[in-house]
Order: sequence, then C-alpha cells, then structure tokens
Amino acid sequence: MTIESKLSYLTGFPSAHQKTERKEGLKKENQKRVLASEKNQLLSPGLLWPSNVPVLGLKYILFSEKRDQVLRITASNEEQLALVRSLQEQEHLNTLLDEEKKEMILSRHKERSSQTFNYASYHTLEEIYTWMDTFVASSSGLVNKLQIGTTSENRPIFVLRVGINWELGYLHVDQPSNFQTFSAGGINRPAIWINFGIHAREWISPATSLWFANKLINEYGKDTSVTSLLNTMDVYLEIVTNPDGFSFTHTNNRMWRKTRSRHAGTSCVGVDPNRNFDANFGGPGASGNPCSSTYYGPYVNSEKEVKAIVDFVKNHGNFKVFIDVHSYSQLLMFPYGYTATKPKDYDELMEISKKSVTSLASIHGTKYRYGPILTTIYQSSGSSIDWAYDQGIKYAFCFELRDTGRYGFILPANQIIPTAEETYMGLMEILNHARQNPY
Ligand code: BHK
Ligand code: ZN
Repeated sequence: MTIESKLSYLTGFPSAHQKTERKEGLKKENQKRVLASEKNQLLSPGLLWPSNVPVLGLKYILFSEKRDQVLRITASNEEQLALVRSLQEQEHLNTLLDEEKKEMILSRHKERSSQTFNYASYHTLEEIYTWMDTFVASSSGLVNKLQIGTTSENRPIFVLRVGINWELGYLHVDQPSNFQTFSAGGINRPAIWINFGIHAREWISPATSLWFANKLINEYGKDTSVTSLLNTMDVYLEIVTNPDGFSFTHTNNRMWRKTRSRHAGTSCVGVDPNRNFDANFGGPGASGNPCSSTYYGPYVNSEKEVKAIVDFVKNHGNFKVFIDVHSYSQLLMFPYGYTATKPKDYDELMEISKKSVTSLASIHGTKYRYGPILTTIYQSSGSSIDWAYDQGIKYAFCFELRDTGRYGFILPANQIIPTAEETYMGLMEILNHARQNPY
C-alpha cells in the first residue's frame, strides 16, 4: 500500500528571520510532492532521508495536512541547503521513475492488443529476449542469435549476428558445426562488434540497439551502404551486455551500474565490467574498493560477462570495429582511457569521429564532443575499447548517448526513437569508413 506524502522544503535561512520565513518558505516552488512507500520512509535513513540529515542538524517537522503527510524541512546554513537540494533531486528522480513505470505498462497493453513491438518504449530483459526470437524468425535469414556465455546469476548472454549468412571462402566459427572447418584453415568474414548496456542503468543503450538492428534489416536491399556492409561484413550486436544488472534495475534499484557477481572477502555486490578488461587493469581511474561503483574486480576478466566478450572476440579473430555504447553525456570517444599517450591511429580516429558527430547532429541537432577517453571524459583503466584497440582492432569507439544531464540515465521514452535515429547516422559513418578502409 502506498501513502501519498507531501514533502515541502524551506530553502531560506529561517533562523535569522523566523517569522517571515515561515510564510515565504511555503511558496509554491518550495513545495514538492513525493510518493513514500511507507509512512516511515520519509524519516528512516535511505534514499529520501540520507543518514547525514540528523548529523547536519537539519530541522524538520512532520504533520498531516488534509490526508497528506507533510514533511517540512528548514535549512539554516549552506551545508544544509546543499543537502536539501540533493533531497529535491532525489524527489525529482522519483517522479521520473514513476512516469517511466507508467509508460512501460501503457506500452505493454498497446503491444498486446496490436501484436506489434513498440520500439519507442523501454522493455524488461524478458521482453527483449522474446523480441530477439521474433526478430530472428522474421529476418529472412539475415539475423542469427548466438549464446556467447552465461552471467553470474546464470542468465544466457546473447549476440545477434546480422549479415548475409554464407559467402564462399568465409565461415562462422562461432557456429559449433564450423569449429572443425575453421581449424582446417577457413576464416571469418571481417566483422563489427557493438555492445550495448554494459552498464545496467543506461537503458537508452539497449533500447537504441533494438531499433538499430531493425533498421539494418529494413534497409538491406534498399540503402546502398547498409546493403554493401551486410554483403561484406558481419555485424555482431550484443543487445544486453549486462543482463543481471539490467534485470536488477527493473526489479530493485534503477540506478545500479555494475554486474551482480559475488566475490570472496566482501559482502558488496558487483564489478564494473568496463574496468574489468585487460587494459592497464587496476590502474588509475578504477577502484579497488569492492563497494565502489567503479570496482575493477578481483582479477582480469573475473566477470563472466567480460570473459564471454573476450573469448568470443579472440576466437573469432577477424573483428575490425569494436564499439561500446553507453549513456549519458553526448560524447564519441576512442583510446586511450588509461594513458595520455595518443594511439598511433589518432589522426584517423579524430577524422572519423568528426564525420560521425557531424552526421549524428544533422538529424535532430544533437551536439556531441569527441576525442580520446582520457581528455574527453576522464582517466579510466580496464575499459573494453582500450582492450580491443590493444588487441589490434583499430576502429575502437565508445558512444555516450543522450542527454547531458537533464534526465541523465532516466531519459524519457519519447526520446528513444530520436536518439536511435541520430545514433544510426553516427554509427554508419564509422561502419562505412571501416568497410571502405580494409586493413
Ligand atoms: C567509456 C569508455 C571507456 C572508458 C570510460 C568510459 C566512460 C564511462 C565509464 O565507464 O566510466 C562513463 C559511463 O559509464 C557513463 O556511461
Ligand atoms: Zn556507462
């Protein structure tokens, strides 16, 4: 049962002018409504009521107004004001999460009655896995689903391979029946790797991947660059790279980032998969604290989700492009994150990036910055694209999709299609360049 509560904040400094403050503090803009799942949630340490509230001596009163529960908080110094602001942010987040949930339920009803998949909505892991099978079945053989591993919580990890199924002289070693032929001397077609949702809470990334996969098969035979691409290369899409984490964001904590693995010596759960790769593992820009959201893990490739990618990419042996898609910040980045040293292909990667963000912006005007990870966002060790680049995959990029912080990870569903449309343009610049510049 939920009780609707009202949380109103006095953001002035009432200690100085107690009387006037009382009135001014209740101005409309200072009154916020929140949903509290229980009466006590407002006052018990947790999301809405951080444990440092009593420490900071924030004054509050709880009372009833009509049928609402009202919490009035009074800030009396800068430190308390900062805390009140963070409470307001938390409350803003709760409102967004409410809207997100409602939208998904509405969309689910529409999908059921119309028997169509709604690319403009967010979906659960189960819904996405069901979509995969329907999508493969309706792709006229252009798409295959492969399982590349299982997660620490035992969920399957899938990739979709998009490309014409067979070409003389090329094999797919990821298909068990071809392992033997491969050892007899066959090679895989040159291929493109794109993983989405390596961080659980970045929902726009998997949502974009579904639209992208669908776009590729719709444009095959129509658009000349998609047609040439799929005739000469295979595109591997890892739609949900961190299934356990993704599932957890739907059921427990919308802001979860890491995997859900458990390791000896700590009760904290999860490792940052984008710090767990063999690229200056454990170096600057990653944490050794198992409770940190950027924990690099107990050892390289400790995460089954990371090991699955590493084994697959190495076994395949012919990846020419490796792209990791995150949100948010509107950035296009390339190696390195662990060192300030420029990669040897710096000039070419800069040029591709510039073309990519220009093309991306041409659709809805969305502006991206670009450059090496370290100078564009921050130093980070153990990331997937640094690993891929050091493996010899020259075209290694990372996207940070919309937005720049207004909604952050909780990007409203009505931005899914616009984000996917512009990202498609940005991605195609990179993929076309790779197709036209074999190495
Ligand atoms: C991306 C790629 C390689 C290294 C770092 C990053 C930035 C990314 C991260 O891993 O910290 C930021 C992020 O999750 C938000 O999407
Ligand atoms: Zn991320």
